[in-house]
Amino acid sequence: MSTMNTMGTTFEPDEDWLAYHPNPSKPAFTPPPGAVDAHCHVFGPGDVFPYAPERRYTPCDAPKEKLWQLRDRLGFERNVIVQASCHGSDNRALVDALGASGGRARGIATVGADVTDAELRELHAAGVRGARFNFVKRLVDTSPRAALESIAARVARLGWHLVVYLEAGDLPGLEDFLVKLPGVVVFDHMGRPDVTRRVNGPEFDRFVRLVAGNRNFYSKVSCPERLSITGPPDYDDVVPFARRLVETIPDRVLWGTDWPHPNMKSHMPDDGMLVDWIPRIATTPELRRKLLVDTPMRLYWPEEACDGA
Ligand code: 0GY
Repeated sequence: MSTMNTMGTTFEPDEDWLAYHPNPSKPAFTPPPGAVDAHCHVFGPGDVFPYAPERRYTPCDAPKEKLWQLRDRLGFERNVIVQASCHGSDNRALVDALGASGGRARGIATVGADVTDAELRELHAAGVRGARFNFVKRLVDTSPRAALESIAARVARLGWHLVVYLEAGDLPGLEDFLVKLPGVVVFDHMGRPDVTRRVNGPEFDRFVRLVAGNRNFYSKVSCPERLSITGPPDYDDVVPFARRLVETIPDRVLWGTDWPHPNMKSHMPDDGMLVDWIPRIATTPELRRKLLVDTPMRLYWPEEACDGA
C-alpha cells in the first residue's frame, strides 16, 4: 500500500510493518464510565500529514477516525494522543485529531527548542497538555539536555507536564536530570523494564523507588504486548510489574492501548484483549477507577476532574 501527498512523495510502510488489528474483540471487562485511553497515537494519513524526513520508521496510516472507532468499541470515552517519532516535531496530525475530537482527546506534543511561545499557545488552545521527551535511541537523536531543560521550563508555564520515554537500561544515566524537571513527569510503559528479570530485582526496584519517591512522577502501566516474552493473550510475565506499580502508587498510574502499536514485530495485539488485561493489574473497582478515570482526568481535564486526589 502506498500513499502519495501533494508534493508527490510516497510513504510505503516498512516491509515488516504490522498493521493494527482489523477487528478487535469486544472486551469482557467494561471500563468504568468516563474511562480514558491515556496512550495512543495517530499516524498520518501520510498524504495529508507527511511523515518526518528524519523518521526511523514509516508506519501504515492510522487516522483519527479509526481511533474513535476503537475508543467506542472498547468502551472508553476519551483519548490522550501522544506524538510519535515518525511525525518528528510536526504536530499537525495530532492537532487535527484533537480538533476533530469534540473535546474528547487531549495531546502530548513533541517540540524543539526553537518552538515559539505563540506556537506553544496554539498547541495549548488545540488541547495539548504535555511535551514528550523521547530517549529511546532506536527512535530518535535525543535533544541536548540544556535544550530539554529550556523546553521543560517553558511548557511548565502553560501548566503542561512532561512525558518521558526511555528504556530501563538508560534510567541510571538519566535520573539526575529527571528529578530536576519541573512539574509532573509521566513515564511511558513502566520505563520499559526487562521482564525476564525479577519484579523485585534491582532494575525494577530502582524504577519503582524513583517514581514512588517523587510525588510528581507518574507511570503508564501499558504495553504488555511490547514488554512480554511469554506473549499473548495473557502477557503473564508483565502482570507482576504492572501490579506492583498500581499497588504502590495507585493515584499516579495511567493506562493506554498504545494503538496502533508502532514497531511491533512479534505479533499485533487484539486491543479488546488488552482491555481484558486491566482487571489483572488493577484488581479492585477502586484501583480501576483511579487508573482509568480519576488520574487521567486530573492530568488532562483538570477543569472537569472531581476526585481531588
Ligand atoms: C510507543 C512506542 C514506540 C514508538 C514511539 O514515538 C515513537 O515512535 O512511541 C516504540 O517503538 O517503542 O508506542 O510509545
